[in-house]
Amino acid sequence: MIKKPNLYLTILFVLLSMSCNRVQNEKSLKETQQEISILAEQVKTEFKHAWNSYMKYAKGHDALKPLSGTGHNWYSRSFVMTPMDAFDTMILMGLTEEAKEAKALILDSLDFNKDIMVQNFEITIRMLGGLISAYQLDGDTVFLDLAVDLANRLLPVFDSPTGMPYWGVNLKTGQTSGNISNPAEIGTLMLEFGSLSKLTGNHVYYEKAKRAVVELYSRQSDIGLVGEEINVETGEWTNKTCHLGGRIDSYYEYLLKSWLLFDDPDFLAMWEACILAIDEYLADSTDSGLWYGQADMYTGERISSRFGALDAFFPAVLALNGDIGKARALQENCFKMWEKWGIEPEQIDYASMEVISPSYVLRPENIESAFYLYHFTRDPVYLEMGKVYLNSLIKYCKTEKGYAMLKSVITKEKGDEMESFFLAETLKYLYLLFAPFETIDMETMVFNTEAHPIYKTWD
Ligand code: DMJ
Repeated sequence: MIKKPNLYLTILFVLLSMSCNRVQNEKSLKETQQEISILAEQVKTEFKHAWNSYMKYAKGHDALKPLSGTGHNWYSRSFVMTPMDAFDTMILMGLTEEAKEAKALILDSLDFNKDIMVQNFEITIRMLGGLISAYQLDGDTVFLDLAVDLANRLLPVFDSPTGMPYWGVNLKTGQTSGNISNPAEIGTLMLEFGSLSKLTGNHVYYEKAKRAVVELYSRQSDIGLVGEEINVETGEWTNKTCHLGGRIDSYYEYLLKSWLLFDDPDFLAMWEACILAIDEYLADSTDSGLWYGQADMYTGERISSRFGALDAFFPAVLALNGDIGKARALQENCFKMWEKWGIEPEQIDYASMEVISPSYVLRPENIESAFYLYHFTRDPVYLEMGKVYLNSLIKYCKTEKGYAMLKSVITKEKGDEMESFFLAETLKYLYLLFAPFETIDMETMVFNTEAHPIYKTWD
C-alpha cells in the first residue's frame, strides 16, 4: 500500500515553497520590469532614428526613401503622410519636441483644395484618422477643421448607385473614379467618418459610411462570406475568393470596432454573423495548429492555404472579441511565420510553409496582435515575441538613413521604402507592448486600422 504523506508536513511544504516562489517571482518581476522599461526606451530610440532621418532627408515629403536618403510623394504634391501618421505616436511616447516639429509641418503644409485624384481608403485611414486622433490628443481645433474639410471633399465617393464608395475622388472637383473596389476599401471608413459625426454633430458622415457597410454586408453570400472585389455601381462580385488578407481584412476589423466605439447594435449583429462564417469556412485546424485560409464565398470550399503578414491582424481582433484561446493559437503560428525567416514574408503557404511572396514592407500586424494579447493576458510570452520583433527590425531593416523594407526576407535585400505606417503602427504597437499599462486606456478608445487612437468622448 502506498503510504499517504503526512497532511501537516505537506501543507508546510506547500506554504514554504509558495513563499520562496513569491520572493523569487518578486525578484524576477522587478528585473523584468527594468528590462521592459529598457525595451520601451529602445523602441523610442528607434522611432527617433526613423523620424530624424525623415526630417533630415525627406522633410515635407510624404515618405522617406531610406537607402537613397531622399523624399517621395504619393501624388503630384505632398500631404505630409509621415508627420501625420507619426504625430499621435509621438504624443503617446512623450516625444514633445518631435511632436512640435510634426505639428508645424502638418499645419504649414496641409491644404486639401488640390486638383488631385486620391485613394479614398488610404487618405481616410492615414489622414482623416490621423487628424481626428491629433485633435483628440492635442486639443487644437485646427486639426478638427482640417478633418471636416477633408471629409467633405471625400464625401462624393459615396455617390454611387449602391452607396458603396468609389475607389477615388478628386479633392478639388469632386470627380470620382474606380468602380471596382473591395470590402476593405468599402468597409474601413466607419470609425473615421462616424467619429467625425459624433465630434461635429453632423450626421452625414456616419450615415454615408454606415450605408456603405450595410450595402456591402447585404451582398454577402448565403453562407455569410464576401469576395475580394466588387463593382460598386452594379453590386456584382468580380472576385469570389474570401480570406482575411489584404482587400478584406479591415472590413471585419471595423465591424467589431464600430460596435465597440458607437454601441450601434447593427454592427454587432453583422460582426456576429461574419465571425460564425469565418470560423466555419476560413478557420483551418491543421497538424501545425490553427490557420485561416481562403475559401470560395459561395460554396465555402477551400481554395488555398495562403496566409500572410496582413492576415496576422486577426489574433488582435479575436482577442478584442474575447476569444483568447483562438487568438493565442493563431498568434503562435503568426510568430512561427516571423521566426522561420528571421522576419515575416508578405505571404506563405501554411500547408508547405513555403514563401509565396518574399517581401517585408515593415508591416505592423504581427506585432499588433502580440500587443493585444499581452494586454488581455499579461502573459510574458508576448513580451518575448516583442523582443524578437525589435531585434529583427534592427538587424535586418535599420539603415544609416532610416528603416528600409526588405525585397526578400530570404536574401534580406533591402528596398528604398519606409512606409508611414512604420511610425504610425509598427513602432507604436511595439512601444505599447513594453510601455506602462496606463500609457493608453483601452477601455475608452479603439485604434483605427492605421493605429490612430479614437477616443469615445461622446455618450
Ligand atoms: C496599414 O495601412 C493598415 O494597417 C491597413 O489596414 C493594412 N495595411 C497597412 C499596414 O500593413
